[in-house]
Amino acid sequence: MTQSNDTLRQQFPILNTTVYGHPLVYLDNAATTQKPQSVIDALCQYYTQLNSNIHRGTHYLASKATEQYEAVRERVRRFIGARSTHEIIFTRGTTESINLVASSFGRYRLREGDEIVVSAMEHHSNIVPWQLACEQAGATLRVIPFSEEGVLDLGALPALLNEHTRLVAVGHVSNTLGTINPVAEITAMAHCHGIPVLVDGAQAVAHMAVDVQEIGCDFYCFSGHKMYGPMGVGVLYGREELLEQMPPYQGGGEMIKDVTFERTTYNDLPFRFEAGTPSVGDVLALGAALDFMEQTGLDTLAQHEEHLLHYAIERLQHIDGLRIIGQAPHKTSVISFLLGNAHPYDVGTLLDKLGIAVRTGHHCTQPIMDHYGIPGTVRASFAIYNTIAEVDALVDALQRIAPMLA
Ligand code: C6P
Repeated sequence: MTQSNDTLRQQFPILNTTVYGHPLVYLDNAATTQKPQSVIDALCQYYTQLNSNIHRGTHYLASKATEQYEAVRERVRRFIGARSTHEIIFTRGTTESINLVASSFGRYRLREGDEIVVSAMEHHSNIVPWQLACEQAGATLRVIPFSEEGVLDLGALPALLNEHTRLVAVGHVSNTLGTINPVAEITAMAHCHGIPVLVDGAQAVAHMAVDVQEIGCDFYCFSGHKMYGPMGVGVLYGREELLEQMPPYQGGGEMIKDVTFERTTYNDLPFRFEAGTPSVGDVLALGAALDFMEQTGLDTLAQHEEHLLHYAIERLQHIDGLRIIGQAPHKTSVISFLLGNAHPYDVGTLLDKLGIAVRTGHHCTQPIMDHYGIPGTVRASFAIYNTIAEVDALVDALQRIAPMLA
């Protein structure tokens, strides 16, 4: 890291919290990352100095807010390597981005007898919207399986792609297993059959450099709150040619050109997909989060987390009865595990009493739990501000509570 870990941690006021008399050890970053002061300041600044509705007013505040909102769109375009700002749509988050495509692309392309391919390690947000779209059209969901290690079985993919397949929807990184999926390879395989690909990037963008043109995908979705930004804002990247052909997702303000009772004509991209007043302050704060990530350095982020991941795995392996779920060779800093026969919820509750925040349960990936025949896992996930000392605190706490749960 170019700056010391202490200096970096000082940018995150919440990390000074104490929990039941213990310093907070925040290891639930896959659920949401904490926010640096610069992001909190950006939100505060918007509401204290700039609050106004965008794209509508001629007054000073409205034009300043519009300018800054559109500047963040350009910032996001650069961040993920999109060709044009027409391809960057602000949403409420990954879930809404996927629902937008499932609903709009679904109405445009999906017919009875068609198929959508997802993987068995998807988050529910990349399963249920497709089930809804399939139900409406009379289409079927098909599933790419994964191995015991937690690696997608790409050998099974060719047999799932046929003349009925309308889209492949796959996660870049599994929020439960940490597996980094070969999304460029999957995209190339699907494109051989002329099938578009949606990538759920919710767990990827905060951990590695993402270039949508390098991946080649047609849609890429992510959430601001998992990348040091605020809740309530996310992004849908869509290839312009495809977005141009898709019908609007929601009707309302901003997405129209002309409305009469006989007929409505729709606005140009990207506004056609941004009906109603967007979360302007959150978009501006997302811009501050991108600044934070780029100033820290995406390589630095990735290297630091990889260091924590390897150290944690090495130490956790020595705890009696601890089983790591998801051992893919290429993974991000997400570790799911079980401690003996203890229920994950009990482990999480006892860790919490020691100040350690982890997530427990099925992590909105019930098909993964079914695959392993388990009710859930304990999940520790790291971010740039986590330290080796915090990994040690987790390991020490697990060693302390293991006999209580045996
Ligand atoms: N995963 C987790 O603790 P939203 O809620 O829209 O910001 O993100 C949904 C989502 C979609 N895809 C993946 C891969 C995700 O991990 C998530 C959110 C959180 O793992 C909450 S369940």
